[in-house]
Amino acid sequence: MTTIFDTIKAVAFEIDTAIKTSDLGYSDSENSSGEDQLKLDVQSDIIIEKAFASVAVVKNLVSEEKEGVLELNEGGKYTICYDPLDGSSLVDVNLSVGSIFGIYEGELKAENLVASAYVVYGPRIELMIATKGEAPMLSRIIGGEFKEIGSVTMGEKGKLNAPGGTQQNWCDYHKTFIDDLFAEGYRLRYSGGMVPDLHQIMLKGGGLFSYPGTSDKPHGKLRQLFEVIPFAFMYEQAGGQAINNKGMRLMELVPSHPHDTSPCFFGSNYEIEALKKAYGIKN
Ligand code: AFP
Repeated sequence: MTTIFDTIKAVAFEIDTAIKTSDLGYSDSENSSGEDQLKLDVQSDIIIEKAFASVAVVKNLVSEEKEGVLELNEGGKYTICYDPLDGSSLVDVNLSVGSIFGIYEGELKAENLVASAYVVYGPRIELMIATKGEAPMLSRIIGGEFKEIGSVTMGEKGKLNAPGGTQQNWCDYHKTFIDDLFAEGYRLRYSGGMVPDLHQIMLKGGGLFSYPGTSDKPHGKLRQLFEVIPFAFMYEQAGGQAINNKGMRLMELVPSHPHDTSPCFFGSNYEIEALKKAYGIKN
């Protein structure tokens, strides 16, 4: 696993350089979810694919930017599902973005996730790595290389509320729930970038990030294998919770297609329990 994390550290530097120097225009292609691809999306995907091609323990890659599974090394052990540049539409307005990695062993389902990592490209490059049974570890660049800063745990109750999705397409009880959190004094913290938005809640003691099913996206927008499950793992390992709109742990998801999405709620215990009550979830 160490070679995988070292490779993620190496691609973090390359992608950060690409963000700062590359053309911000659109390519003439779409990704598997039918979204227009920025040249930077494609470039970041190529950087990651090339880097892992020489890592013997990596059997396959699944990218948000490509259809299907790419076999790299027949004798490999892990499949890495990744979003090379999540939130890339924010780069041209100079907001933070990120790369997300889910490391799976065997069938691609949540219970087979053995580790997850993400990189935040912001005023600093930051890396978070979570492995089974360990709280997520935050690393920052000091002296030109990643140095571990400390493990991250979330409080029982936070102060931040990151409500995703188009509000006019929320169901009534979700809107009431979100408004009630603001009435309790929660502060709005939502940039439209999943990685910095979830990173902020973890580092600032907790709160709630929600991307519900909506009338235009009943199954949510965020992809299970390379966005939802890696962060669900992080949040649970940090002492929080991660569930869908039925109260099911996101760590029990079994995608039927590599690009399946899911409604998702990540947060501290207080906020998730409040959401279960608002959604009439009994467990
Ligand atoms: P882009 O990659 O198209 O910028 O979308 C980013 C994202 O997938 C995720 O990072 C955000 O949490 C979410 O979309 C924001 O979606 P809304 O703009 O619908 O809230």
